[in-house]
Amino acid sequence: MKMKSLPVLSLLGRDGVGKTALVTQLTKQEFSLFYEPTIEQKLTIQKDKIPVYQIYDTAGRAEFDSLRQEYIDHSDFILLVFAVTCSDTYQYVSELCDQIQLRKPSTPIMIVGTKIDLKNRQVSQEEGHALASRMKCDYMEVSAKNPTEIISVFDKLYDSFIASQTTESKGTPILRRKNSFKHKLKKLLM
Ligand SMILES: Nc1nc2c(ncn2[C@@H]2O[C@H](COP(=O)(O)OP(=O)(O)OP(=O)(O)O)[C@@H](O)[C@H]2O)c(=O)[nH]1
Ligand SMILES: [Mg+2]
Repeated sequence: MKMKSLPVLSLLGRDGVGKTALVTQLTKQEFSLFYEPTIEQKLTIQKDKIPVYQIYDTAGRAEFDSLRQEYIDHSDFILLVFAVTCSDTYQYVSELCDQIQLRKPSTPIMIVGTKIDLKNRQVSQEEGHALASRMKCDYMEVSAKNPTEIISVFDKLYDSFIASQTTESKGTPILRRKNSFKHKLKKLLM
């Protein structure tokens, strides 16, 4: 029997911003200052012991940039991560936003600024919100040391993914337009 594949959430953002730290906090309730660059990590997330989605924790290093488009194309929803302590990582997320808008504008996304526990901030909260408002998505700032904040990031994003699915199944805009046309026609014929 062919199993229905789970929706895929990809975490994208430059190396060292804390993508793996977020995933580790979500799945193991742990934080470590040890840094090991990721090549790719795939995990299944369960709710009430039922697998609900898959996480692709990706490599942020520039040498893997050629894979980025593939991740965007194969994701059902996306978490864009930058560190508030490094403006280059914010700039990179802004470029990813352009790519998503160009290729898959309807993908549910969320933008997260990490490392707010550190003193040397380079990206303001306003800049984070500005990017999110351009993308019409949520923006949250977190420290990967704080489990409650991390759980709420993933829950909020998953909820917006589910909401987007429900909207789609209620009817595409074309279908709704057709229905309203039928309604107008019926009124005219009465
Ligand atoms: N203080 C602080 N350190 C963090 C935070 N998030 C991540 N770090 C640290 O930053 C370093 C890099 O974190 P990772 O999660 O491995 O970064 P990544 O984005 O997965 O990097 P790649 O796998 O190379 O793409 C590690 O030493 C983490 O402990 C945070 O919110 N606060
Ligand atoms: Mg990593």
